[in-house]
Amino acid sequence: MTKDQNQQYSADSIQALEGMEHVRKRPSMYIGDVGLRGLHHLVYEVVDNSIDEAMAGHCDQISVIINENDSISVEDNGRGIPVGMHKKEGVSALEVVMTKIGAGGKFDKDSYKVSGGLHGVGVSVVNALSDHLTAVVHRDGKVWQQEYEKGKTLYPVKEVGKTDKTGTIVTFKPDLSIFKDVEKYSYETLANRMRELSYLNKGIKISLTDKRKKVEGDFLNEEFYSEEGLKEFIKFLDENREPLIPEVIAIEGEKNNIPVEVAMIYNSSFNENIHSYVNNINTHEGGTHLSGFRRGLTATLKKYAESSGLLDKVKVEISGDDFREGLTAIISVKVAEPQFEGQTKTKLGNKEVTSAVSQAVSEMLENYLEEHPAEAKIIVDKVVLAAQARHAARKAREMVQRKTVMGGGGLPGKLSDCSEQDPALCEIYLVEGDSAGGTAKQGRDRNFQAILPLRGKILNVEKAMQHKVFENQEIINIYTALGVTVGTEEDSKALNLEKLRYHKIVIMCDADVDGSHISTLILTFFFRYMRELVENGHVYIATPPLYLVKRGSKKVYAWNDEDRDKLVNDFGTGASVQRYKGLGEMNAIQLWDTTMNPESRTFRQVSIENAGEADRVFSMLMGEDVPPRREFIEKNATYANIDA
Ligand code: 0RA
Repeated sequence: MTKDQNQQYSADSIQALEGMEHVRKRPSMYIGDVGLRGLHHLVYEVVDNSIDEAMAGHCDQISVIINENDSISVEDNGRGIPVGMHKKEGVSALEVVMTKIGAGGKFDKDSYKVSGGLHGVGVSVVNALSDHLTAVVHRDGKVWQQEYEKGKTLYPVKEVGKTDKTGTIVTFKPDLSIFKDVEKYSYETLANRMRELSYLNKGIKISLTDKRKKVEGDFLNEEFYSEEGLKEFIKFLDENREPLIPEVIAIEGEKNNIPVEVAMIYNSSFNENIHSYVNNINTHEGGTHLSGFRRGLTATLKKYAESSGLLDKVKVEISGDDFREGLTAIISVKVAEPQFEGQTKTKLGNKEVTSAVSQAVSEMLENYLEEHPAEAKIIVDKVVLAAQARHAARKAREMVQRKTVMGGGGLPGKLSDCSEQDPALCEIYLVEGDSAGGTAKQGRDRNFQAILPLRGKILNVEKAMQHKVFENQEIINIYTALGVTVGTEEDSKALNLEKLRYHKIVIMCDADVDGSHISTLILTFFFRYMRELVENGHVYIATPPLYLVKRGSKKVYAWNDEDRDKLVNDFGTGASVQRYKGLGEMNAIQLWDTTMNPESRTFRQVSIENAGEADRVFSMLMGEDVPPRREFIEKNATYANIDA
């Protein structure tokens, strides 16, 4: 190494070190948060690298293992990360990838990197946030290895054996001082993501193994593999719905150098269920690819319906929403330099993508409609029905609208409002039944807590047409109390969040089967009609205690059977247990102490970890009575825990 190169190397390595330290100081900037979500994100980040290798055509197997010690291993059968000297950096390419923040695979110009986690930050960030990381590379007949601690290289790459395979194995143990809940890796969460990745990248086998758990002698393990990709993804998502046409409509191709994949089907439900992805990332907030899809869909169906005479006797005007009722679709694009915008940085901004997707969708649909006239008629009939129902719903919508925005006169009579004016400080409790509502009203802090009692079971929106939803009194009450508008005719789910009157919306129901059913009905409504509220973290579930354990004047609450038993044991003879069957059995002070007092309560914030999975659960629990639904409900008779 010349003196110049030497200086260059040390300068760069100092820079690398600073990068690492920055990641450790501000982890959330790189991975979103340091809770469970961030923890799982570390796994996705490493898996993404292997997915990239697969998409470049060099790898078809990835295995992810949760080890007994809560470390994670990700193994692939790709070419193996190069271990030769990186000319510019003066260390091995492996070391550059592992220690240089933002290096990614950029040194390999031929394989343009399309994958990448939510922030596309690269495996070096995982390294920085790990107590220990080992990289093992099988390449050129040799096994190479390098280890790191908190992102610092422990030794130069060394040869540790011979091999006839190629591939990369990364094993990392997240830093416990940064991730407090390392032991809480969720198999389900990882499984949902691996399943999603296998649908988005057909032909790759992705296996997941949990060595912390044994099922009948074997470790918990699943293999995800999809031969048909998005087509199968659609079938999976719509398993609990009745299809209107026999086959999924799908295309796969490139438009203006942008790889576009789309798959869609119509079902008998009234919901629009569209999921969009950019480089395997779920773009919850949509963006240019979604606009392109909508544009292509609307234009093509409209043109076909008009020119085929199917609309001749139809009196109502057809709007954008109508084309998407009962539609389940997935749009997946690969964009070399994606611009992510929006509140959660999950909205695609690249302008050129709109026309690429719109053209691809138009071509696909035109062909399909020409070749399948019977199915085309079914689709157009469905659209016309949606338009007619929307006209019926318009009156209902206008009624609600008048009450929410224009009239000003109309907070629901049942609402006991709070006195605080700043929505950020206000909470509203949606309470099951008038009697629990009464207790909550007495127990609350009226400064910032409002109570809206709901009568019995609210409408199951999963099975109802839109105008029924907007005619439902309890739902009207929710809209008017919250102060948000009922969307527009073009987009019935667009909310007006600036008008939101409470930043915490708390579902408070009995801790029994009926109560959990009612919570689920309310959640279904929020998920289908006010998803933005959920996505922005405004929706919570209150958790009233299940038991009161008493001995003499000593009284302690318990939220589960384990705590109850422990208390009974601690209290000794003379202890008695009261089971709370409903909120109504508690007095106002008890309800405040256990469930409403910010100092002592535990809320569960509702979040959508995986939109496809959430959709499946809601359609399963609340949708049509198709066989898999019955089976699911029978198997999960006490399914009360929708943390979807
Ligand atoms: C760049 C170049 C080459 C391999 C990789 C990246 C690579 C990276 C990762 C990360 C996880 N698994 C991976 N597998 C491969 C190889 C270039 C060549 O062999 O010519």
